[in-house]
Amino acid sequence: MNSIKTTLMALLLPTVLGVSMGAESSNAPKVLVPPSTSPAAVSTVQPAPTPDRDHPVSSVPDETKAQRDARMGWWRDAKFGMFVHWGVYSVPAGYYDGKPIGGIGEWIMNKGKIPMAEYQKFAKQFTADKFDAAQFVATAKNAGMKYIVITSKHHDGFAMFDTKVNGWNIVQATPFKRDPLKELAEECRKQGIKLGFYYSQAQDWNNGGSANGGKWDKAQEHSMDDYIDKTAIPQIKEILTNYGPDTPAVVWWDTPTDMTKERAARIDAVIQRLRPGLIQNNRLGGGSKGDTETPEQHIPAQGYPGRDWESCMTLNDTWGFKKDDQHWKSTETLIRNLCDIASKGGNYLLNVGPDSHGDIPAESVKRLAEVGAWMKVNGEAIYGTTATPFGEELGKPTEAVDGYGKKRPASSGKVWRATQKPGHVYLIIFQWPKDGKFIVPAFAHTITEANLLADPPAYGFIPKLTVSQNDNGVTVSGLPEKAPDAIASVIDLKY
Ligand code: JFZ
Repeated sequence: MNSIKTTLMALLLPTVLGVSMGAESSNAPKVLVPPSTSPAAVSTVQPAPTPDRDHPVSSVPDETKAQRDARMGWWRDAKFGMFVHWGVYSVPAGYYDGKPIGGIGEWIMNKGKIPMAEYQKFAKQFTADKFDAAQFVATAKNAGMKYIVITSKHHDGFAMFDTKVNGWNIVQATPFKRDPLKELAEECRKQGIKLGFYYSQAQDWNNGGSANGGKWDKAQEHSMDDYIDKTAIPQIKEILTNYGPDTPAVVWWDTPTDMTKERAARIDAVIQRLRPGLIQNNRLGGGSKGDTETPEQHIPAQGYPGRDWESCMTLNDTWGFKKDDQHWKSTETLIRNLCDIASKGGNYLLNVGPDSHGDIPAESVKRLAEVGAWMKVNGEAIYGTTATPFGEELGKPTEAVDGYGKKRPASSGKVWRATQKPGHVYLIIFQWPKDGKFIVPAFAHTITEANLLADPPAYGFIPKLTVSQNDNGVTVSGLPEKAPDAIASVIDLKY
């Protein structure tokens, strides 16, 4: 993968040739027009805006590259967001009838085959008495996260907002009686980060939507179309209009079980009417591709060249709170995941599962703060960057298992990563060299300067780095013996 070359080609070729070049451009006509060598042959008629051929798949058909870039701009720059799975499932917290229920916490109703009437009783214990939107948003901000995506409704159909569509919601069915989405929207605005809503549009185990693996309670039997038209769409209208023109900044669909093309089109029509161009992920269903790929519990070996993408991952092994799950990822894993993802051009959506009081588990808060401390020093190598100009550092794809035990291709290279923005290449080094030198593949521009991003006082002096480069590679010399950061140290190469 040579991103510079790819980007240049992607930028130049479609405008020069006026042709479709993406293998993915399914709807675009594949007409090959030979390049015109004579300017006289170029028509003086203003052509229609060039469709975004190099990012042909989008929730907005036929938008231009400029429109697409403007629409995705903040999201691409953000790189790091907080996923929040919070709902009634945090009350049973992995247990039903005194027995542990296997699997992810927010699936307890399904995995435990809990009847609707039984499950709905949990809402009375959903106190959320510790929930503090200001502190919540501050936890995300302090981690260096630029956006939050919270479950406005998960598969259990419980609305975490003030819905007028039914009574199965946090305002009417719990002692909390408030709308946390409203409080979060206000705080996010105040603290300058974006808020997006997850909405389970297809599966809904309490309002007659679909159910993966089949329904288990007679009371769940219902017409899917009736559910889409009378529950999902009216609630989607509420979440699109009740939280200010900037919120949600993203809508995150999920598990499109039984989503037909028609059902998806009805939902998308509402989005395009009320919030045209809202960023949508690729899980609406019915064949829609959305704006973003959503690899889950794994990091793809090469990213998704030509597509916007976001890896969503848990901090332990569950999305929704489970009191027994203490299988926390190390801060080293989290920071290196973030670097790995950024180096492949993606975003990292890292999950927290607050408990029924509204507290984010302390083990999560601690790790997020540690990632945030790293970001305060090294964030320049992450925010606003694009994928590596090299690619060799990713190694040959190897087989690994994802967070669900499924086999996935992953990167074998574990020594370093790179990101770039105009004028800078950032080398993010996981295994610090012992000989004071770091060598990377050849780079197309002349490097003028090399600096460590870490605080010079860590050494008591400012290390003077030198760079030499030729067709075989770039060598950075003069590196201090000790890594500036034990987890990931950044060299900023200026060109
Ligand atoms: C879905 C949800 O069912 C889950 O509760 C959580 O919200 C997560 C973020 O998304 O889970 C999935 C979706 C897709 C796969 C696995 C779990 N998959 O493709 O393997």
